Amino acid sequence: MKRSWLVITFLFCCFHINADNGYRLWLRYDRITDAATRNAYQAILKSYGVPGNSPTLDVIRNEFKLAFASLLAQPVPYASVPENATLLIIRATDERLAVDRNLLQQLKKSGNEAYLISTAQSGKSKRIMITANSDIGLLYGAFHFLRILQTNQRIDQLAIVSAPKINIRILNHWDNLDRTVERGYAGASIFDWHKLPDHIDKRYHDYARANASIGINATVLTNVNANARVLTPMYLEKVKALADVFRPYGIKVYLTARFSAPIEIGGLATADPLNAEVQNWWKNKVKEIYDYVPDFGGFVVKANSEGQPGPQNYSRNHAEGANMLADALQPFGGMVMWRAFVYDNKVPEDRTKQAYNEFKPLDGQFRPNVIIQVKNGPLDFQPREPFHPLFGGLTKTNVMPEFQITQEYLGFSTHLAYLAPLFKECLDSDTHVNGKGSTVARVIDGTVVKNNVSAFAGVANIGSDMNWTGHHFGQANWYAFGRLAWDHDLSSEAIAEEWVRMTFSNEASLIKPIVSQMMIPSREAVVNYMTPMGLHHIMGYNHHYGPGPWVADKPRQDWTSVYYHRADSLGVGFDRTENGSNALEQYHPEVQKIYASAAQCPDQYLLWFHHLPWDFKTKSGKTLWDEMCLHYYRGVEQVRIMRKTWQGLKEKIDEERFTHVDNFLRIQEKEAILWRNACVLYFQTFSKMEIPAGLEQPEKDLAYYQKLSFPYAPGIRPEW
Ligand code: GCV
Repeated sequence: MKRSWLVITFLFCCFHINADNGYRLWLRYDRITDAATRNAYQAILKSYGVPGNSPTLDVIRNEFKLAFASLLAQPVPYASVPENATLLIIRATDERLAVDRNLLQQLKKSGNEAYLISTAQSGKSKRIMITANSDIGLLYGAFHFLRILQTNQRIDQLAIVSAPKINIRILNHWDNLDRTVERGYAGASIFDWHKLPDHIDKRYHDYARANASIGINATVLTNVNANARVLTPMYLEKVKALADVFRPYGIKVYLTARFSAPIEIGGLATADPLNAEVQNWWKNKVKEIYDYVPDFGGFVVKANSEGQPGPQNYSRNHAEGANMLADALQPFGGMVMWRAFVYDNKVPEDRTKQAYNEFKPLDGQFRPNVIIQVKNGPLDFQPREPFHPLFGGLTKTNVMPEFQITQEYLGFSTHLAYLAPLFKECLDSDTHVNGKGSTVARVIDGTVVKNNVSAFAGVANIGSDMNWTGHHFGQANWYAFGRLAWDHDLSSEAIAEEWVRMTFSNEASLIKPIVSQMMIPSREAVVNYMTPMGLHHIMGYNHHYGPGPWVADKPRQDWTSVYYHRADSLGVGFDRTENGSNALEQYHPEVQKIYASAAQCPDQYLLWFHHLPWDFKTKSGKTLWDEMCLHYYRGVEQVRIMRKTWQGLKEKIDEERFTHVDNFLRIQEKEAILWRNACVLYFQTFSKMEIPAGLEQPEKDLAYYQKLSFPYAPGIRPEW
């Protein structure tokens, strides 16, 4: 090689190692560094064949081309005669298929999205087949196979049948048409409405690829605080352009429907769901949408909540509103995801009880194509909440969970908070609705409560930032959401390990510290330095950034902090037992037993369910005050350990991502200290007790923290 080429190659390699902006997410396909693994793959992967023609098969071919050229040190040729390929991707009905009959039978019973990956002996060599009942199943199988390679697993004895446990696995974008994102912390919306439909950004394809690789099969393009304009022809053209990009990746498009759209864009005098003209308007509108997007998924609706219009404006109930839209969508196979996030400050009732109070009496009245979308907890995506009582509470209605991937209450995008443990905590909670083991996961997948359709939603943390999610580790939350929507039995640890292997490296000396000393403890760290022991909703007003336990005297009581922590000289916490709001009665009696007595209630939910004196003896034998302080201090220590762990990995991570994460961890430590100091000092004004001996004293006084103001915190609702 000429000297100049050597220099160029050297510079390229340096650039490659040092600069990595994270755009490739977990689909990096970096060269497999372990020679034995690479050789083992090369021995089997001599050529690949993907017979047939469809846009989805093209996606598979492209993905393999991209992946193999880079993962293995040599290209894997495309076999012109597919039967001769050593990796064959083929429909289950194809006559050329030769796989184990039992596995094939299992596959055939497993639905449209399932796949089978198997290795068989073919003469002297091995052959791998990816088989499915549809092209989309093949795509999922292809991505699973690439994951196997990326995580350096053996491929010589594969026998995997996989099918999703949940039908609709959907991202909810809170993206506005002007490209602002409500509670978005990763730049602007990725959907550039102004330039659509003429400009198709490459990102739309990469977004769809990433989603397909983890089994996400639906997306809601617009904010639940909806703008009716998206339903006008001009915008439907744009929606169609996106739907066309996403279709080969198996992703259906949904839109948010503003309940008052018949008035705002239809010129009607009312949006009353029982009015024939209104019903007709929606029927025609739905038909028009399907003309643009023949596989349109349906509507997501936030009604009569936080100022959004809804059926109650016309003295109709949620079932009447949802059913009207469901009837319009039904002929086309569309769904209505109707949100249960409803509460009203004029209702003199604990806010956490209001959704159950409204929806429980309507159980059984919703159409089969309506799913009630329920946030994981009864309040609002807090760092920790008990599971929502509507899981197991509704038994004759389809119910789906809504998780928040964007970290509105968990430090925005600068805090490392791996959310799989939060999602799992809810999914693994036992509702007891059909006896012990009736977990939320088994309720929503239809195992213990019969449903027509199952779904799983996550509020996206995706934006225009180069690395998509603001924090490089925010990608892990998008990833974990998809993986759990496919299979809620996966463990947080297993998902984290997969993600680290694909995103950083397969080196054990890096995986273990990142998974066990950073990702797994990170969510608990956030709970500790923000809202330990069941505290909740004590963040800054309206932007929700930073601590604000002192927030009081606002137009709505249920948007203040004092409403929730109820601290006074006698104690702290929200009494939700029968002596207080009795929110506890909304749960099954077996669940009530766990939380009813303060002596037994697990520490993590203590102040969610109980108002207790500052000197209450907790399970550790320490007073409530001391225990609360220790949690706040532990949270900061946990972040320090995360920082130290990361710094110990400097040599193993490319410089760009190392520095980015390192900076964010520094911000996280600073903000963890801010949370701790502000909260401890504030609550101390009531407890009048000393911070336990040996703990560092807050640097400033309470007034200093109370005066901090953040008018430009990101993600704020534009209209507030
Ligand atoms: C989209 C919380 C957020 C709001 C959000 C709302 C919801 O209140 O702060 O920004 O609005 O939840 O889920 O509808």
